[in-house]
Amino acid sequence: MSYENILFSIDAGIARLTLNRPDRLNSFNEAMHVEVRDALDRVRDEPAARVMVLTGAGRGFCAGQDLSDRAVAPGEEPVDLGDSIERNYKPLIVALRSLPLPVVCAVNGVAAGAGANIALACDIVIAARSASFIQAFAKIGLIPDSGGTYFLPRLVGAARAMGLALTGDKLSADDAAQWGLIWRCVDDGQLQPVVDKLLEQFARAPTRGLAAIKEALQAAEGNTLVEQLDLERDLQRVLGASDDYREGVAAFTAKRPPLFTGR
Ligand code: T3D
Repeated sequence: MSYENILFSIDAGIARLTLNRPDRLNSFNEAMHVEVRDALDRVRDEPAARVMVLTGAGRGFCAGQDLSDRAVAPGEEPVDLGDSIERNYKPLIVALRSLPLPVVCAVNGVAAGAGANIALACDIVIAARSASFIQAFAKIGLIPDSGGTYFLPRLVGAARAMGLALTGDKLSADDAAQWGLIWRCVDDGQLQPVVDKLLEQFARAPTRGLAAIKEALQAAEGNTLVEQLDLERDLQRVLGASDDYREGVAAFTAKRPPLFTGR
């Protein structure tokens, strides 16, 4: 499939997906959903991919749903937003969460509506200091979707989740980092180098182990302690038979840097 709304490449173990509708702050239309889905399928199915980065072109990260795609003037037939979520946003969030590699989100500018929650669905979120997070839904009579009602209370607690969701107020990248909504906030000029360094690190990391860490931490959201201990046992058993575990221990013992293959 050729892409018109995203930029996509896989090179040296790094998959790069850039939302590319800058004049609409990279908001999602139907075509962009189809392209992003296709790209995420390719990342999932490409064994050479060891890490993925999601970012936006231009001054914004993503402003959620393209509202100019919604014919909802008084008198018009209503749009079935449930259908939109089922076909587009839900599969997108599930795909991001279940990719068997780390997904880094480089938030280069405003992340609003579903755009904010797509960022939160990624494993590590690094934002430029000028970026911001806006649960814009309340301002148009909707609820936070794309996992917003799931991620927000877990990341920042009930009180802050409720405040962000009910007001739709802008949260600066600095505050987002201080509140624990995201991993880091960096100066604008540092976003690219900091993200690139992390991508290099993950592209050489024991990928199966990182995928299992992601699986275990996600499962912990709903597991009892005993269920989680069982999962840790099962994942550790599988990883103990991996090439990268053997390489990690061999390299440690030989006091040399490890050469992980992702297998
Ligand atoms: O519908 C469904 O399928 C259900 C699922 C819904 C998921 C959702 O995401 S609902 C929430 C949708 N998003 C929003 O409500 C955010 C709307 N945008 C804004 O509030 C503001 O644009 C921002 C706060 C994000 C940024 O403000 P600012 O002042 O930096 O930029 P701007 O001037 O508002 O926007 C720049 C351009 O992008 C502008 O176009 P123009 O005037 O230059 O031709 C603006 O219209 C356009 N734009 C921004 N966001 C959207 C958009 N165009 C279409 N859809 C957008 N969401």
